[in-house]
Amino acid sequence: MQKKQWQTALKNLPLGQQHYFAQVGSTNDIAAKLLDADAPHLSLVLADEQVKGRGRNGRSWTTTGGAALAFSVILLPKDDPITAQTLGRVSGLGGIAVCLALQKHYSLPAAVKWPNDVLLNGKKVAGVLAEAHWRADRLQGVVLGIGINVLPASVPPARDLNFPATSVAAEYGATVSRPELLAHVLTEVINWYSLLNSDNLLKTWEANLAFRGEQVYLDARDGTHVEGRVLGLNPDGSLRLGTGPGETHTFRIGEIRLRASINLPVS
Ligand code: BT5
Repeated sequence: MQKKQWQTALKNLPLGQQHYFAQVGSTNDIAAKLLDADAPHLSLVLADEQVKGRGRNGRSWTTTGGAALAFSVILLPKDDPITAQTLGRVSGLGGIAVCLALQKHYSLPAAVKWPNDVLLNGKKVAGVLAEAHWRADRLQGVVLGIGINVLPASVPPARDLNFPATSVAAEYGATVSRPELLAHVLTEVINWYSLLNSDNLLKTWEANLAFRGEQVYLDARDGTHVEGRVLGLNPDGSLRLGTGPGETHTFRIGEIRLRASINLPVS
Protein backbone atom coordinates (compact mmCIF):
# COMPACT_ATOMS: atom_id res chain seq x y z
CA MET A 1 0.00 0.00 0.00
CA GLN A 2 1.24 3.50 -0.85
CA LYS A 3 2.60 5.65 1.98
CA LYS A 4 0.27 8.40 0.77
CA GLN A 5 -2.85 6.34 1.51
CA TRP A 6 -1.74 5.88 5.11
CA GLN A 7 -0.82 9.53 5.48
CA THR A 8 -4.18 10.66 4.13
CA ALA A 9 -6.06 8.51 6.65
CA LEU A 10 -3.92 9.81 9.53
CA LYS A 11 -3.74 13.45 8.52
CA ASN A 12 -5.95 14.79 11.33
CA LEU A 13 -4.09 13.02 14.13
CA PRO A 14 -1.45 14.81 16.23
CA LEU A 15 1.26 12.23 15.52
CA GLY A 16 5.02 12.74 15.94
CA GLN A 17 7.31 11.24 13.30
CA GLN A 18 5.73 8.76 10.91
CA HIS A 19 7.77 5.88 9.51
CA TYR A 20 6.34 3.45 6.94
CA PHE A 21 8.04 0.21 5.90
CA ALA A 22 7.13 -2.51 3.42
CA GLN A 23 8.84 -5.12 5.59
CA VAL A 24 10.57 -5.06 8.97
CA GLY A 25 11.68 -7.47 11.67
CA SER A 26 9.56 -5.91 14.42
CA THR A 27 8.06 -2.41 14.52
CA ASN A 28 8.64 -2.37 18.30
CA ASP A 29 12.39 -2.74 17.77
CA ILE A 30 12.48 0.16 15.32
CA ALA A 31 10.37 2.32 17.63
CA ALA A 32 12.74 1.51 20.53
CA LYS A 33 15.67 2.83 18.48
CA LEU A 34 13.71 5.98 17.64
CA LEU A 35 12.84 6.46 21.30
CA ASP A 36 16.50 6.20 22.12
CA ALA A 37 17.19 8.87 19.50
CA ASP A 38 14.66 11.15 21.25
CA ALA A 39 11.77 10.80 18.77
CA PRO A 40 8.78 12.89 19.86
CA HIS A 41 5.63 11.74 21.61
CA LEU A 42 3.18 9.79 19.40
CA SER A 43 5.77 8.87 16.79
CA LEU A 44 4.51 5.98 14.69
CA VAL A 45 6.22 3.01 13.04
CA LEU A 46 4.03 1.08 10.64
CA ALA A 47 4.93 -1.99 8.58
CA ASP A 48 3.07 -3.86 5.90
CA GLU A 49 4.78 -7.09 6.91
CA GLN A 50 6.84 -8.24 9.90
CA VAL A 51 9.24 -11.14 9.66
CA LYS A 52 10.23 -11.19 13.34
CA GLY A 53 7.07 -9.90 14.98
CA ARG A 54 7.19 -10.39 18.72
CA GLY A 55 4.51 -11.42 21.21
CA ARG A 56 4.87 -11.37 24.97
CA ASN A 57 7.35 -13.49 26.92
CA GLY A 58 9.37 -14.52 23.87
CA ARG A 59 6.39 -15.69 21.81
CA SER A 60 6.13 -14.65 18.17
CA TRP A 61 3.50 -12.69 16.28
CA THR A 62 2.68 -13.30 12.61
CA THR A 63 2.03 -10.30 10.35
CA THR A 64 1.16 -11.30 6.80
CA GLY A 65 2.04 -8.71 4.16
CA GLY A 66 -0.83 -6.55 2.94
CA ALA A 67 -3.48 -8.15 5.15
CA ALA A 68 -2.84 -6.94 8.69
CA LEU A 69 -1.96 -3.92 10.78
CA ALA A 70 1.36 -3.93 12.62
CA PHE A 71 2.43 -0.70 14.24
CA SER A 72 4.15 0.80 17.26
CA VAL A 73 3.52 4.14 18.92
CA ILE A 74 5.96 5.95 21.17
CA LEU A 75 4.34 7.22 24.36
CA LEU A 76 6.39 9.63 26.41
CA PRO A 77 5.66 10.45 30.05
CA LYS A 78 3.69 13.71 29.91
CA ASP A 79 2.50 16.19 32.53
CA ASP A 80 0.48 13.42 34.15
CA PRO A 81 3.38 11.00 34.53
CA ILE A 82 3.40 7.27 33.98
CA THR A 83 4.17 5.85 37.41
CA ALA A 84 4.95 2.32 38.52
CA GLN A 85 1.24 2.13 39.40
CA THR A 86 0.04 3.18 35.96
CA LEU A 87 2.65 1.41 33.82
CA GLY A 88 0.51 -1.73 33.75
CA ARG A 89 -2.35 0.36 32.43
CA VAL A 90 -0.46 1.21 29.23
CA SER A 91 -0.79 -2.43 28.30
CA GLY A 92 -4.54 -2.33 28.84
CA LEU A 93 -4.74 0.93 26.92
CA GLY A 94 -3.78 -0.86 23.70
CA GLY A 95 -6.43 -3.52 24.21
CA ILE A 96 -9.10 -0.96 25.04
CA ALA A 97 -8.20 1.16 21.99
CA VAL A 98 -8.64 -1.75 19.56
CA CYS A 99 -11.73 -3.00 21.36
CA LEU A 100 -13.53 0.35 21.29
CA ALA A 101 -12.55 1.09 17.68
CA LEU A 102 -14.09 -2.23 16.62
CA GLN A 103 -17.24 -1.67 18.68
CA LYS A 104 -17.82 1.92 17.59
CA HIS A 105 -16.99 1.81 13.91
CA TYR A 106 -17.80 -1.79 12.93
CA SER A 107 -20.42 -2.70 15.57
CA LEU A 108 -18.37 -5.75 16.49
CA PRO A 109 -18.62 -7.40 19.94
CA ALA A 110 -14.95 -6.98 20.81
CA ALA A 111 -13.68 -7.83 24.29
CA VAL A 112 -10.29 -7.65 26.00
CA LYS A 113 -8.84 -10.95 27.17
CA TRP A 114 -6.74 -9.84 30.10
CA PRO A 115 -4.30 -8.36 29.97
CA ASN A 116 -4.48 -7.12 26.42
CA ASP A 117 -5.49 -9.56 23.69
CA VAL A 118 -8.58 -8.53 21.77
CA LEU A 119 -11.19 -11.18 21.04
CA LEU A 120 -14.05 -11.24 18.56
CA ASN A 121 -16.59 -13.98 19.16
CA GLY A 122 -14.12 -15.86 21.35
CA LYS A 123 -11.26 -15.70 18.83
CA LYS A 124 -8.13 -13.58 18.95
CA VAL A 125 -8.11 -10.73 16.47
CA ALA A 126 -5.38 -8.52 17.93
CA GLY A 127 -2.43 -8.59 20.30
CA VAL A 128 -0.62 -5.85 22.19
CA LEU A 129 2.99 -5.65 23.29
CA ALA A 130 3.79 -2.68 25.55
CA GLU A 131 7.48 -2.30 26.37
CA ALA A 132 8.80 0.21 28.89
CA HIS A 133 12.25 1.70 28.27
CA TRP A 134 14.35 3.11 31.05
CA ARG A 135 17.41 5.39 31.14
CA ALA A 136 19.04 4.54 34.45
CA ASP A 137 16.05 4.72 36.83
CA ARG A 138 14.05 7.21 34.74
CA LEU A 139 11.23 5.99 32.50
CA GLN A 140 12.18 7.17 29.03
CA GLY A 141 8.91 6.10 27.43
CA VAL A 142 6.77 3.17 26.39
CA VAL A 143 6.60 1.55 22.98
CA LEU A 144 3.06 0.38 22.45
CA GLY A 145 2.96 -2.25 19.70
CA ILE A 146 -0.32 -3.43 18.25
CA GLY A 147 -0.97 -6.18 15.72
CA ILE A 148 -4.43 -6.64 14.21
CA ASN A 149 -5.60 -9.34 11.80
CA VAL A 150 -7.61 -7.21 9.37
CA LEU A 151 -8.23 -9.33 6.27
CA PRO A 152 -8.80 -13.12 6.34
CA ALA A 153 -5.35 -13.78 4.80
CA SER A 154 -3.74 -12.43 7.98
CA VAL A 155 -4.96 -15.30 10.18
CA PRO A 156 -2.10 -17.77 10.76
CA PRO A 157 -2.68 -21.52 10.34
CA ALA A 158 -4.17 -23.14 13.47
CA ARG A 159 -1.02 -25.22 14.06
CA ASP A 160 0.92 -22.00 14.81
CA LEU A 161 -1.59 -20.77 17.40
CA ASN A 162 -2.18 -21.29 21.11
CA PHE A 163 -5.69 -19.81 20.87
CA PRO A 164 -8.23 -19.69 18.00
CA ALA A 165 -7.82 -16.63 15.76
CA THR A 166 -9.91 -14.59 13.37
CA SER A 167 -9.78 -11.36 11.35
CA VAL A 168 -11.82 -8.17 11.55
CA ALA A 169 -13.15 -8.61 7.99
CA ALA A 170 -14.23 -12.22 8.62
CA GLU A 171 -16.31 -11.16 11.64
CA TYR A 172 -17.56 -7.97 9.99
CA GLY A 173 -18.65 -9.85 6.90
CA ALA A 174 -17.18 -7.28 4.51
CA THR A 175 -13.79 -5.93 3.62
CA VAL A 176 -12.19 -3.43 5.97
CA SER A 177 -9.83 -0.58 5.07
CA ARG A 178 -6.56 -0.93 6.97
CA PRO A 179 -5.78 2.84 6.97
CA GLU A 180 -9.26 3.68 8.27
CA LEU A 181 -9.06 1.08 11.03
CA LEU A 182 -5.59 2.34 11.96
CA ALA A 183 -6.92 5.91 12.24
CA HIS A 184 -9.77 4.74 14.50
CA VAL A 185 -7.43 2.78 16.78
CA LEU A 186 -4.87 5.60 17.01
CA THR A 187 -7.64 8.06 17.87
CA GLU A 188 -8.58 5.82 20.81
CA VAL A 189 -4.93 5.39 21.85
CA ILE A 190 -4.43 9.16 21.95
CA ASN A 191 -7.68 9.74 23.83
CA TRP A 192 -7.10 7.02 26.43
CA TYR A 193 -3.46 7.95 26.96
CA SER A 194 -4.63 11.35 28.13
CA LEU A 195 -6.86 9.49 30.62
CA LEU A 196 -4.21 7.00 31.72
CA ASN A 197 -4.45 7.81 35.41
CA SER A 198 -8.23 8.12 35.46
CA ASP A 199 -10.76 5.77 37.04
CA ASN A 200 -12.54 5.91 33.72
CA LEU A 201 -9.75 3.98 31.98
CA LEU A 202 -9.81 1.26 34.60
CA LYS A 203 -13.61 1.05 34.50
CA THR A 204 -13.64 0.87 30.70
CA TRP A 205 -10.97 -1.85 30.68
CA GLU A 206 -12.94 -3.78 33.30
CA ALA A 207 -16.28 -3.30 31.54
CA ASN A 208 -14.82 -4.77 28.35
CA LEU A 209 -13.11 -7.76 29.94
CA ALA A 210 -13.81 -11.09 28.30
CA PHE A 211 -14.77 -13.89 30.75
CA ARG A 212 -15.81 -11.42 33.47
CA GLY A 213 -17.55 -13.42 36.20
CA GLU A 214 -16.57 -16.67 34.48
CA GLN A 215 -14.26 -19.47 35.51
CA VAL A 216 -10.85 -19.33 33.85
CA TYR A 217 -7.47 -21.02 34.05
CA LEU A 218 -4.36 -18.99 34.55
CA ASP A 219 -1.18 -20.60 33.28
CA ALA A 220 1.85 -19.40 35.18
CA ARG A 221 5.21 -19.24 33.42
CA ASP A 222 6.54 -21.95 35.71
CA GLY A 223 3.97 -24.37 34.26
CA THR A 224 1.51 -24.30 37.18
CA HIS A 225 -2.19 -23.49 36.76
CA VAL A 226 -4.72 -21.67 38.92
CA GLU A 227 -8.45 -21.86 38.37
CA GLY A 228 -10.83 -19.16 39.50
CA ARG A 229 -13.50 -16.63 38.64
CA VAL A 230 -12.60 -13.30 37.00
CA LEU A 231 -13.63 -10.63 39.55
CA GLY A 232 -12.09 -7.47 38.11
CA LEU A 233 -8.99 -5.28 38.05
CA ASN A 234 -6.86 -3.48 40.62
CA PRO A 235 -5.75 0.13 39.99
CA ASP A 236 -2.39 -1.05 38.57
CA GLY A 237 -4.16 -3.27 36.03
CA SER A 238 -3.50 -6.53 37.85
CA LEU A 239 -6.27 -9.14 37.71
CA ARG A 240 -8.38 -10.21 40.69
CA LEU A 241 -9.41 -13.83 40.61
CA GLY A 242 -11.78 -15.50 43.08
CA THR A 243 -10.14 -18.82 43.83
CA GLY A 244 -12.39 -20.08 46.63
CA PRO A 245 -14.95 -18.94 49.20
CA GLY A 246 -13.70 -15.55 50.43
CA GLU A 247 -10.36 -16.15 48.72
CA THR A 248 -8.97 -13.71 46.15
CA HIS A 249 -5.68 -13.89 44.27
CA THR A 250 -4.04 -11.06 42.37
CA PHE A 251 -2.03 -11.63 39.20
CA ARG A 252 0.26 -9.09 37.61
CA ILE A 253 0.70 -8.60 33.89
CA GLY A 254 3.53 -10.71 32.52
CA GLU A 255 3.21 -13.43 35.13
CA ILE A 256 0.59 -15.53 33.51
CA ARG A 257 -1.62 -16.40 30.59
CA LEU A 258 -5.38 -16.64 30.83
CA ARG A 259 -7.74 -19.12 29.17
CA ALA A 260 -11.36 -20.06 29.68
CA SER A 261 -12.06 -23.18 31.70
CA ILE A 262 -14.43 -24.47 29.10
CA ASN A 263 -14.92 -24.45 25.36
CA LEU A 264 -11.40 -23.37 24.53
CA PRO A 265 -8.46 -25.63 23.77
CA VAL A 266 -5.65 -26.01 26.24
CA SER A 267 -2.57 -24.38 24.72
C1 BT5 B 1 0.64 -10.81 21.66
O1 BT5 B 1 1.46 -11.64 22.35
O2 BT5 B 1 -0.48 -11.06 21.34
C2 BT5 B 1 1.30 -9.48 21.31
C3 BT5 B 1 1.38 -9.28 19.83
C4 BT5 B 1 1.92 -7.91 19.52
C5 BT5 B 1 2.18 -7.75 18.05
C6 BT5 B 1 2.56 -6.34 17.70
S1 BT5 B 1 2.61 -6.10 15.99
C7 BT5 B 1 3.41 -4.61 16.16
C8 BT5 B 1 4.41 -4.78 17.29
N1 BT5 B 1 5.67 -5.30 16.81
C9 BT5 B 1 5.95 -6.49 17.32
O3 BT5 B 1 6.98 -7.16 17.09
N2 BT5 B 1 4.95 -6.87 18.14
C10 BT5 B 1 3.91 -5.87 18.23
P1 BT5 B 1 1.01 -12.97 23.06
O4 BT5 B 1 -0.18 -12.70 23.94
O5 BT5 B 1 2.25 -13.48 23.66
O6 BT5 B 1 0.52 -13.88 21.87
C11 BT5 B 1 1.42 -14.53 21.02
C12 BT5 B 1 0.72 -15.79 20.52
O7 BT5 B 1 -0.35 -15.41 19.67
C13 BT5 B 1 1.62 -16.68 19.66
O8 BT5 B 1 2.31 -17.61 20.46
C14 BT5 B 1 0.62 -17.36 18.73
O9 BT5 B 1 0.07 -18.51 19.33
C15 BT5 B 1 -0.48 -16.33 18.61
N3 BT5 B 1 -0.39 -15.56 17.35
C16 BT5 B 1 0.70 -15.22 16.63
N4 BT5 B 1 0.37 -14.47 15.57
C17 BT5 B 1 -0.98 -14.35 15.62
C18 BT5 B 1 -1.93 -13.69 14.79
N5 BT5 B 1 -1.58 -12.99 13.72
N6 BT5 B 1 -3.25 -13.79 15.15
C19 BT5 B 1 -3.65 -14.47 16.25
N7 BT5 B 1 -2.80 -15.11 17.07
C20 BT5 B 1 -1.47 -15.05 16.75
